Amino acid sequence: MSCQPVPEDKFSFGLWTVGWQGRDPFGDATRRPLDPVESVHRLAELGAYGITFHDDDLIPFGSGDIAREAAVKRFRQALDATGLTVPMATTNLFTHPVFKDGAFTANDRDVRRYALRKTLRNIDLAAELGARTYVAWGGREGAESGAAKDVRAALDRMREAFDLLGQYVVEQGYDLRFAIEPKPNEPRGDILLPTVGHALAFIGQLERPELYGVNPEVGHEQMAGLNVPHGIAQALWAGKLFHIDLNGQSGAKYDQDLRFGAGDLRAAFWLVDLLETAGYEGPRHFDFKPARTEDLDGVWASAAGCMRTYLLLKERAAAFRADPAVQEALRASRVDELARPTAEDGLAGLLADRTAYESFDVEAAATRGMAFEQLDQLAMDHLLRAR
Ligand code: 3MF
Ligand code: MG
Ligand code: MG
Repeated sequence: MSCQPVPEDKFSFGLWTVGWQGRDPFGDATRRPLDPVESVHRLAELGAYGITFHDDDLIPFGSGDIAREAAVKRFRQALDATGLTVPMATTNLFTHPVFKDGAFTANDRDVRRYALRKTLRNIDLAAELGARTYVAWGGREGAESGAAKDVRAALDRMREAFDLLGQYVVEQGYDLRFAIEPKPNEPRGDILLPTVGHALAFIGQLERPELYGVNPEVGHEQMAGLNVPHGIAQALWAGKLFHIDLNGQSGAKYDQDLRFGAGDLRAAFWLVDLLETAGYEGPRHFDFKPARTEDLDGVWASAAGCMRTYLLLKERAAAFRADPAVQEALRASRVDELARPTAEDGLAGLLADRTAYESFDVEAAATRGMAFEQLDQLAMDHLLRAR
């Protein structure tokens, strides 16, 4: 298998990722701004298929109509020249100070109305550029203190906002679905819809739930101490994995946004194994921050590294699944038995079955080993290319 990315691999990057200048809470920018057109060309050369953006990444906040049209025109020309697509777009509802208490759930109603109009405006552009997914990350929808936010009222306003956005998309006839991106904290002390599970439960409360799914991010789930492949598996199980943000994170600490595969490599391995075997067909979108120690050569090296690591893990996961010793170990661990319904004989059958309880040998079942350790070591052997 080749580790040279091609458009068929469906790798995409946010303009804000490679374009990050390295400004952090303690230090100034370490790199010059990148022209979006330059990013389109460089990413296309590296083998990506898509580019994504927040409204303000492409059209600087506060631009007039003429500047806006010029920015979109240049971007479109770069897309046409390279064949790069725009699979997803999103709104920046967190940088400008007006959003300091949130956007759709800001206590101030005028800020909420402005946030909706800003989003609707960029949805038009997303549809115009052919995006099929609109991501919504509620970066500042949250609080630092208890009385400051009535969480139930905030969820009412969040639902109201998403229902209005859904109504707009339907009325305009856009072929666009929403993907809600959970995150537990940063930049707010606590953010609403903090995990995949919270977001999935929220979607069930919306007027048109079929229009909404999730955009989980590897590092966001790990900041909450959660198992990423498990969260992604539940999103897939619910038919709600509309998009994914791939990056790296070393445990529960500040949002690191490392390149994909850095941090928890084992989680990355199982995640790629899952995405490649579960029929996920959406973009493999990288949302990372090239370390601020790097110059622009380092930026492109880290973007290439994200894709290379994904392809390496894909190859390793396929080798693991194809290994007869692994198949034998999976059988020894009875992994296939879990696919069998527990009571296909129904409740009556279960109650009538004496082997299920009265004559069930509890002690014998309790002493059966599961052989998981041998199975996991085989996975490590494959991951480390020892097999
Ligand atoms: C923050 C994020 C965001 C979202 C982006 C897309 C700036 O941790 O992950 O990136 O992914 O706003 O909605
Ligand atoms: Mg993030
Ligand atoms: Mg993200």
